[in-house]
Amino acid sequence: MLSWAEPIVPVVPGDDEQPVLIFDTAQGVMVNLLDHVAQGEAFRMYVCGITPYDAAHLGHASTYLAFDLVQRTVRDAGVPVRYVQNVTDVDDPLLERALLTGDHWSDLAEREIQRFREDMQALRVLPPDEFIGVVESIPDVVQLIERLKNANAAYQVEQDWYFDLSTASGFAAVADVDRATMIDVFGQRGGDPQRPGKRDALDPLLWMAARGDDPRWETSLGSGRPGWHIECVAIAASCLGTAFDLQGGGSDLTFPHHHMCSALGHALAGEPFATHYAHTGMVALHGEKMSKSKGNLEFVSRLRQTGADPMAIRLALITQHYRSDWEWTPQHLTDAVSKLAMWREAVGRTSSPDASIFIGRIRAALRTDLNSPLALQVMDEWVSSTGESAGAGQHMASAVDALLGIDLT
Ligand code: 5CA
Ligand code: ZN
Repeated sequence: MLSWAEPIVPVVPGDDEQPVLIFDTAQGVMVNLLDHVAQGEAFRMYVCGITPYDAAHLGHASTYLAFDLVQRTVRDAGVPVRYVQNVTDVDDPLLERALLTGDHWSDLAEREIQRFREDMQALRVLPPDEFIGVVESIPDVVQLIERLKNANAAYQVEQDWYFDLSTASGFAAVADVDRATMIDVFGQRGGDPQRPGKRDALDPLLWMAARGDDPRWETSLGSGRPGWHIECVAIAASCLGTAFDLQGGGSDLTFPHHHMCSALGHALAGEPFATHYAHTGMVALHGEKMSKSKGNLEFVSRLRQTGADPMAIRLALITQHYRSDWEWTPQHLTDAVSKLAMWREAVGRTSSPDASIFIGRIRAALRTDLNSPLALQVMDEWVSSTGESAGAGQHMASAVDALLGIDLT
């Protein structure tokens, strides 16, 4: 499906040598993100996209901004990026919401996807090269499930198809939690550990046979629709191939979603699904994780409608380190508005401190586990220093644009 327009990213000459370090959730250590990228090849990144039944809230935005900083940092290190993002445009929460609003599920999805595009563009998030809905990927999903059937890795419970996790022995585990916790979390996040007839409580659904008036596709697997995890595997594998460099999303996707993607990818290709995994912390509002199901939400689109400068929203969200859980308050936006005004005034001065050393420090902060709070602190230091360098303001504005995605013009 259509993505959104790409902002121009200035190229700021600098350092191609320093590694891009990030915390890999699966390995539990800091890794060089580019360690598997061959010379002349692109860095391949897949970030799990929205389930479009409501507007994007600040938690979603902060997750996509974190991976936007990943993309900007990798590009700045001289490596092109091939970026893929899915849209879960058919799923239970979407169908349930459509019943409530009286919309056709696909109209609701299309409306929210369009609003998401507008929000992302306003926040100057670099668009994915491929932005792909599950509805567009049904043949790919069916083909993968057929391959799992042929490998005796899929089985039926009544008319539904499940993946036999035991056939993926040796896959790279993404989540490091005990089995009792896994069963508990699996049940809370779309799984069905209690269903009788499954070989293992944790086996994930691959294909759900048609029920009631639910949307359905007539395929070799019967009439129905895909399960969740196999969708992302099908989209990532068809666009990026196997052992791509990074799968990302919020920390709520570590288990079961990314864990199951890793198992499925391994069963299908005998290779790691993604080489690295990165996860963002959860943004809360009123003491609890912002979530569509709880309704404690602040939306990007609502803030924009009230006249908030999207650059201030962006700045407010990247004041936090991407791996922390934190709570949004309106004060974050108020503070970002004043910071942005100071930064804009500073880059407009006729003479300022030389920018090169400061840009080097911003770059180094981002290449050390995406330390955006430190990067902003370095920019604040430059803003409050005085100097005699002509053209430094423009140099700094280009770097802030390229590295932090903030347009100071
Ligand atoms: N469609 C699936 C992924 S395949 C999904 O999780 N959709 S979502 O709309 O629920 O979430 C989209 C992205 O936002 C995911 O990466 C999710 O981890 C992240 N996310 C959801 N809530 C928050 C939150 N409160 N804070 C930070 N990130 C969040
Ligand atoms: Zn996903």
